[in-house]
Amino acid sequence: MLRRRPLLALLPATLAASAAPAQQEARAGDLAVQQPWTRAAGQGATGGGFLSISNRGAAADRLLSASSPAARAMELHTMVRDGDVMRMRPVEAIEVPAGQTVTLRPGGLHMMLIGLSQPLRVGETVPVTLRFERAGEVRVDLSVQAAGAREPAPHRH
Ligand SMILES: [Cu+2]
Repeated sequence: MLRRRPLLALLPATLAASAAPAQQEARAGDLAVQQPWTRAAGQGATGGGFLSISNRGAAADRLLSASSPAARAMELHTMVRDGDVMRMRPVEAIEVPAGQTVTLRPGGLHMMLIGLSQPLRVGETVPVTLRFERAGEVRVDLSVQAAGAREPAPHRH
């Protein structure tokens, strides 16, 4: 006879396994970070991280780095044209000019989660800490969308 394992034993240790939260806004100083999301991916794979950063202050800021307990490392990337193909290239930082909004999205600036410690499943969230030059640390939760998603699920019910 099969025994059911306790539900808690099935929860990932490093990911918050909450159901998809409402669109959130995380603030630090003059910055507001909106619509953090990622895409479903397998353990050991590499995932993209996307979000918008609004700078409502009078001074420019810079995203210097990001980290997550769900990934061995995180990098900041841009896309550059190389002949007929677009390639990813690491960048030192992502500038957020005063009074502007910078959007990290597929095909443009983005974060990479390298070496996922466990699969990312649709509906889960992935905790990420962003480090800004001026605003300091901002904690966000990437909402996991379907693999291949191009946008942060505008029609979620
Ligand atoms: Cu990349």
